[in-house]
Amino acid sequence: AQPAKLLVLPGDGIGPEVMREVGRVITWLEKNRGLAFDITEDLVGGASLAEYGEPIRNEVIEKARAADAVLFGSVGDPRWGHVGFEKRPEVAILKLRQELELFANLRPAKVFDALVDASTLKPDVVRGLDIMIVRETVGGIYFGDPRGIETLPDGTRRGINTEVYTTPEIERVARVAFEMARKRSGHVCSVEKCNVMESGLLWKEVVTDLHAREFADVKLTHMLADNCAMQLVRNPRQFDVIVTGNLFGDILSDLASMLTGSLGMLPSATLGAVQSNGKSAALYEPIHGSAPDIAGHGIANPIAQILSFAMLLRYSLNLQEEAKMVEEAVSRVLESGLRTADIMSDGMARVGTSVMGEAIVRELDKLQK
Ligand code: NAD
Ligand code: IPM
Ligand code: K
Ligand code: MN
Repeated sequence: AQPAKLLVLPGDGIGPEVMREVGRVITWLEKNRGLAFDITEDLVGGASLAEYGEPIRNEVIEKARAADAVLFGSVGDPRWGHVGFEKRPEVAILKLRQELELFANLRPAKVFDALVDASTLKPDVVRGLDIMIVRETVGGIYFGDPRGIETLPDGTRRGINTEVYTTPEIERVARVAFEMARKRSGHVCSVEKCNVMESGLLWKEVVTDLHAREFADVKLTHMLADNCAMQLVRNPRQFDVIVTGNLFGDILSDLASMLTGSLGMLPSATLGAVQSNGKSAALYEPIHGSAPDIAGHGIANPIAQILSFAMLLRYSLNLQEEAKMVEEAVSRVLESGLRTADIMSDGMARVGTSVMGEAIVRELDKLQK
């Protein structure tokens, strides 16, 4: 078989630190599972701004298009905090999503048994939790027109963003959610604010119609986004798949990450539409950002990045067994009591980023035997 073509974009802050630990896992898979990866690495975000004066080069977008999958770290750098909007490091991920039409961002929040006590919520509330947030990522208020900052004749300034969703945009992400639910517990909760927003009203209508036409076997419920935030904390296990727009999905998934113990635990896969070259793109990244507050200290949790790579193995390369092995190795390391600072609790052994990565590879060794 041809080696899988991966584009690796570590980005800024803790991005390269946690990506290094995925490198160990890749090396292990090559040595022990007879797999071959054809890996290209490039700069994005602040790292690209420093080198090339732009957050992402077209060349990198073309490489992403040509790859079997993109493994993304995180972008964002306070040193570029005051540059114009189009020159912010974050443009790198926004542009990749848009250019590759990566519209369905799957964000699974699963609680490892060993981490039941790491959550800030009561163990009984989070034990066994397994939810999947399907976040739309190329539309909504992130990209709607008009947008901008303008100055009115009287000198007042106005910041403008517009939430826009079209029927095809809603339908395609809802379809992903329904299909996902069929493989899980068969329940989709669609989340919007149809009580105040027309885009939310259309969202609800389109999801309801699609459900009636093609997915009547799946249970569909609807919830207003503010209530959903509350319900996620009150009783998160009522959910199976949540499907929602770009902004609500961003916020609700960071919230959901804390049910699992830490933002440093949550991976994601962003799946795209079929492109003109016949391929459909896919990008994998942790839901967290570049964490400038801890970058450079070697203490970041690499698990979200490693689990994102496991999702890549599963969804893009159809390596189900290897994906399960990586997830199992993570689970066993947590059982063994190793904890990065973000998931630390009494009686556990606190380790840094690379010791955590090494330990995961050691567990892979044991699983292989
Ligand atoms: P963040 O996700 O970077 O960090 C939030 C908090 O969680 C911080 O206290 C951080 O230390 C902690 N944290 C995050 N990941 C961790 C990990 N793996 N291990 C341990 N602790 C971890 O969010 P922020 O601070 O609001 O944003 C920082 C920058 O990252 C901003 O520029 C933002 O735009 C960017 N960002 C990028 C992405 C992306 O690349 N897709 C995602 C989110 C934020
Ligand atoms: C995420 C991030 C991004 C988003 C930013 C960095 C553009 O918060 O991937 O969750 O808002 O989508
Ligand atoms: K990220
Ligand atoms: Mn986010």
